[in-house]
Amino acid sequence: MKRFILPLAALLLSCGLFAQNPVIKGLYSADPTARVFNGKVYLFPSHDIISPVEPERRWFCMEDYHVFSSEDLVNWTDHGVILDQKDVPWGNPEGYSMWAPDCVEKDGKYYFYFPNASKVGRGFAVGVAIADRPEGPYVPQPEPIEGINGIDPCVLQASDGNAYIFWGNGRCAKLDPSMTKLADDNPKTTMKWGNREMEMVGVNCLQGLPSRQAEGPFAFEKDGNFYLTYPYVKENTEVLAYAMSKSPMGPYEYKGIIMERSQNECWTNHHSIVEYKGQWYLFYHHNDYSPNFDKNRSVRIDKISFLPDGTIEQVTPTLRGVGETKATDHIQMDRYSAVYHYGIYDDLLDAANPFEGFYIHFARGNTWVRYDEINFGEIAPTKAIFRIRSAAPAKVSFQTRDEKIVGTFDLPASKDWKEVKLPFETPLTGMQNIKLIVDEGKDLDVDWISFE
Ligand code: FUB
Repeated sequence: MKRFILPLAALLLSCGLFAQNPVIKGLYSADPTARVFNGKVYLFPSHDIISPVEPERRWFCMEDYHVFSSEDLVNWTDHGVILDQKDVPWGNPEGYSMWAPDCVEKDGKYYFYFPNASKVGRGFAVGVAIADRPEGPYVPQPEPIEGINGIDPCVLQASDGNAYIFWGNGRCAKLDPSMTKLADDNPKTTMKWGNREMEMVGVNCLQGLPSRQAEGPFAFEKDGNFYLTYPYVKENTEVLAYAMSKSPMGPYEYKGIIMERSQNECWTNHHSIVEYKGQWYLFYHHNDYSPNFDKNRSVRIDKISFLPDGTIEQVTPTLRGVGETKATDHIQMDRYSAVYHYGIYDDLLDAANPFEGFYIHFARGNTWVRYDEINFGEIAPTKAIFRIRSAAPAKVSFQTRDEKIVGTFDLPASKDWKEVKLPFETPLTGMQNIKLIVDEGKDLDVDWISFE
């Protein structure tokens, strides 16, 4: 089986970092559907590869699926390939069209829904493969689901006891209790394209909502509300948006944007939203490991919150991601949770050379970056270590979540990278968010900080 190996730079990146975005570091991963089974998070992404048949099929090229699991959202186990395009009885073995999947559990069986190119005809169909365990092995059904032509299946298991499948640009239909076909009592409409007539099963849940080139629907239920979340194109790239309803098949009311367009114009975004150990998470993707080709993407995670009325707070994408980092680790401040520039805005990261160095550059003072969830445990460190280089002496300080200054430091000028160990004023314990404030400085580069 062909396996795509990430460029060396990305592998090096993966060796030094943990608990940060992107979370899957050994291969490209996109369209992440996260599900909680048996107390673990299982991640079912699609698997971007560089096309083996370039240039004809450079576009979104995918031949198989892996499944990953984690108990802390930091350490992910790759359980290997769960389905290959060659093993789908009805699929084109060279279609490279195994796009965004989903997986749900019912009565101890795991139903994996995936789009794929058919052996005959054009376009996409959606198949189901069934397993006894989330890790597989998955056995694909002999035929795709009749009545679905499209991509990006998502299954909502609603509190009314039914399962609903969403696909393409917001189409939705009830699933039969067997989970392998559409229910017989779905609404049906006949659509006309010129002289051609086609029967469409189900309803269009995005009818009348902002939905230009919408795809990747992800539906879920929370506190009596149904959420239909989806990417659509705004000014050439996708935003993640959402609508709410009191009924799984709508009508849905548009509520707003969950995540704005990416700054580097990665065209797609695709996501899922899941609750794990009392916290809600947004899984999404970005082309972090392939800055010059946005069809090779990688999965990221950030926290997501709901307001008391059920609406969703917009998520700012971070490189920090989620999960804890130990205070004694090398804490990569370039992968911050939040940033603030007083006055003049400078680029803190080298966007032109994203794989060169992974340090943060403070051109001047009056800037801070915050790195969340550093676990100090009981260690109460007495020293802070900075790996830096700096054109001039700099003054920096640390602040915790409650805005207390817990240390101020004078860093020396140094042309070369240097580790500087300085005493720490207020010992810290437990989980802390640390804000590194650069009060004064000129071209200060910080590779990492740590505590001892
Ligand atoms: O990954 C291929 C396609 O790109 C997905 O099906 C879409 O949702 C978009 O992410």
